[in-house]
Amino acid sequence: MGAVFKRACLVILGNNTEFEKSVMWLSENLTFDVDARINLFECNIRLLGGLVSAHILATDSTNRFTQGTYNNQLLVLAQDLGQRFLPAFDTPTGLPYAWINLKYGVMENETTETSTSGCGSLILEMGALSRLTGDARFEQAALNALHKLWGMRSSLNLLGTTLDIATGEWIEYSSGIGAGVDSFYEYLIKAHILFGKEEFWRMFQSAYLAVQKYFRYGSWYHEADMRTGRATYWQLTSLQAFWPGVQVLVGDVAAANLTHREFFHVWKKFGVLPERYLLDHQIVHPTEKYYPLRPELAESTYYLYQATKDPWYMEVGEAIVNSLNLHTKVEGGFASVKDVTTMQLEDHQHSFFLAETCKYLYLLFDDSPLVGRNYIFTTEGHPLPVLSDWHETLPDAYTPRNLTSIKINTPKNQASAMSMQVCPANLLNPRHDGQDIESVCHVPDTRDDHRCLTDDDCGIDSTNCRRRSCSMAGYCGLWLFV
Ligand code: DMJ
Repeated sequence: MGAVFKRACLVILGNNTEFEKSVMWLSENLTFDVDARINLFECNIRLLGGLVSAHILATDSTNRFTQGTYNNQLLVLAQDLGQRFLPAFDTPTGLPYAWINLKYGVMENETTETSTSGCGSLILEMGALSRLTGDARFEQAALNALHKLWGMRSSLNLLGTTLDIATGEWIEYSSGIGAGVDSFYEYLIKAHILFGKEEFWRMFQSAYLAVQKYFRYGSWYHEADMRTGRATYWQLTSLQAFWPGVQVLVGDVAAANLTHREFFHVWKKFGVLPERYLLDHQIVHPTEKYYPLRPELAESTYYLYQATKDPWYMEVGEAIVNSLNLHTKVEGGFASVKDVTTMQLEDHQHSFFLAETCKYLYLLFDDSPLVGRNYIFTTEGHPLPVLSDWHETLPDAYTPRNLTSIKINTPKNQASAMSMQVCPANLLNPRHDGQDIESVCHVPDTRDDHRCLTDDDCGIDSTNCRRRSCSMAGYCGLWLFV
């Protein structure tokens, strides 16, 4: 199965001979007709995404293959896999089971518990499969699940982490931007980019603003209860490091940079990123001390470098590569770190190490495979081309003419449509010297007259990104200590 993960990497590396060989090997040896209980989300992002992406790369205009050898074998495999996913969606809510058996479908007494990312991160792969095969069932199933999930958001536009697919009730109300939720946010914005649907943008915009308002604390993001917005867990998780990459996609580069720097600081402290770090006690979580070669920090570094071309991000990439070589390189591959405080290793290299960690680090230093091309990466690092054929008319919020150009000598800075939403005040009142700052953290006070009962009624100051507090006189004014 390793070949499924390596294929897009081979194209990025420019090794078309090995790419062709591995595609042919898969065509002859891969079958999904096996009695195996698989996780729908993981199988979707790793296998279906890998097959669909490699099929597109095998059939694009670069003619990588010896003539006549590729006859859509990967697409046939992808379609077979997609059909095996469909029984998972046959539930009272349309939300899919987390686990299915590839041969027999949903097993008796299967758990009905799943996660937000498990239901909300299917649309890219299943949508692409529908567009390629003409069979609308895949995209429809993923879309129904996403609509149902979005309908379960609270009045604060927050979602929980785990839920029951039979009842459509939340199980875990606390959530953040990390484990169990992360790729849900990522897929809203990427689905908008890939399919150009306005509804994805609208969902993303509401969800993004809620994250900034209820989870963000300075450069960090804590967890909060979806019903009240009150902070629950003050923890940094390694998975959260993908967030700056998403922020780059919407143009909120300054905020992305701030958070990215904090993650890199923790990386330097340990040599890698611990899975969970307790922000309030400044210690590694006692039972989550591992680093399974995750890609998120490298991924965000790649996006930030692409957005800014600031060589500092290449230095970050170099530091990551050096750490990986120093601490995790073993004979035959790279090993996960079991305990970041002792650097004890374990005999495991996840597929995302090649599909993502190595790919983003490689692209940081050589992005020539993507220059002049318009791709998005799925959450597992599989490239999908943005095709006009797959696009609905782009909404105003996304079209380049709607970007606001701000002159800072030369070159120009651009504030994204999202920034305009988040901080209109800054754009309306340029500084005297003609410069302007893109303030991406601004969250307005709940009431226009700035009156408040508690700190929660106050937003985030646009100039210093600090949360405002409610004064004894009942006005939002001073800042909370960050
Ligand atoms: C990857 O499998 C995907 O990026 C997923 O969305 C969550 N993170 C892992 C790797 O850490």
